[in-house]
Amino acid sequence: QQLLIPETNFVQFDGYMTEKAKLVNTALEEAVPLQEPLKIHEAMRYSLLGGGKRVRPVLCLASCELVGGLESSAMAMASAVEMVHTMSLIHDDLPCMDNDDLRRGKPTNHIVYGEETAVLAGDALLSLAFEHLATRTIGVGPGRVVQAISELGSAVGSLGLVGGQIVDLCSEGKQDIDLTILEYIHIHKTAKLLEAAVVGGAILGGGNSNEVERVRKYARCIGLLFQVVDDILDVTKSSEELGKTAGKDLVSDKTTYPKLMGLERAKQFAGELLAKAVDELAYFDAGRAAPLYHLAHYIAYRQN
Ligand code: GRG
Repeated sequence: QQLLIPETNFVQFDGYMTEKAKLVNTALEEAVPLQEPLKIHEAMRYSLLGGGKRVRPVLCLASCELVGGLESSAMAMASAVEMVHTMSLIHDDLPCMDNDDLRRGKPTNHIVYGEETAVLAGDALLSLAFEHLATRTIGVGPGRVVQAISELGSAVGSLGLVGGQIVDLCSEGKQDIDLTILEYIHIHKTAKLLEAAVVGGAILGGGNSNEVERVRKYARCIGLLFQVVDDILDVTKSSEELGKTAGKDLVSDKTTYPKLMGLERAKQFAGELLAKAVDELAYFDAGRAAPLYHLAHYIAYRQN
């Protein structure tokens, strides 16, 4: 079956993204109210409500919609995924990890609240993510909620984000990072959480196992695509900033796809991943698949 995308375009999709991101922001605001102890809740809210594209939660809602589920069924999962994403950014920015002072154009959590509070804010968000998913999911049977919790847990742990981060840390400064290691890092640091978002949305939306496994394949492609595009943007943005021509600037310490395979081949690889992701959607009703179709393109063509 060919995927026939209905008369939607990027302008309409922009509206979709904005509307869903707004709903997610409201849900997050309610999930983490400002309460005592003030310091920890302020720190959690600072990073959770301080911007971000909200790609993961919107993917989760779109995937729920794809299988005919109600948006309310997946909102707790969408929020939980963004909480995990936020905590991973807070911890990633710490002096003992990437030691970054700026995130989303603002001072990082530990710069504002201190290192101890930033560690605790991350821990609290991680814990809250699972509590929230378990207790605030509406209208879904316990079996599916447990499945969604398990998806999120495996995306986060030593075979997920943490696994990707440790391999990344161990690779620092090494010159012999090959494509296999780079792909391991990207799949675990980035793609696993996107996969949990998409698969969780389909599970909570009532998808059958065939549907869930098809969206998993879609998610694996866009997860890797997300990071390949990040690597490409890294190169093209830094060459713009330095006034160099693209391709001459693959000299930074960081191992990236453009560095290992060249910029043109990296762009081609991104195109292949996008095509594969879209292919997986052909199985579904075209109207319901349209948001995920556009989300894949949004990830491929984003500029930040
Ligand atoms: C998860 C328990 C646990 C610990 C954290 C620090 C760490 C372990 C993992 C690092 C994960 C990490 C920072 C991956 C990078 C992911 C990534 C591509 C971030 C950028 O995502 P965007 O572009 O950011 O969606 P916005 O700002 O739009 O939300």
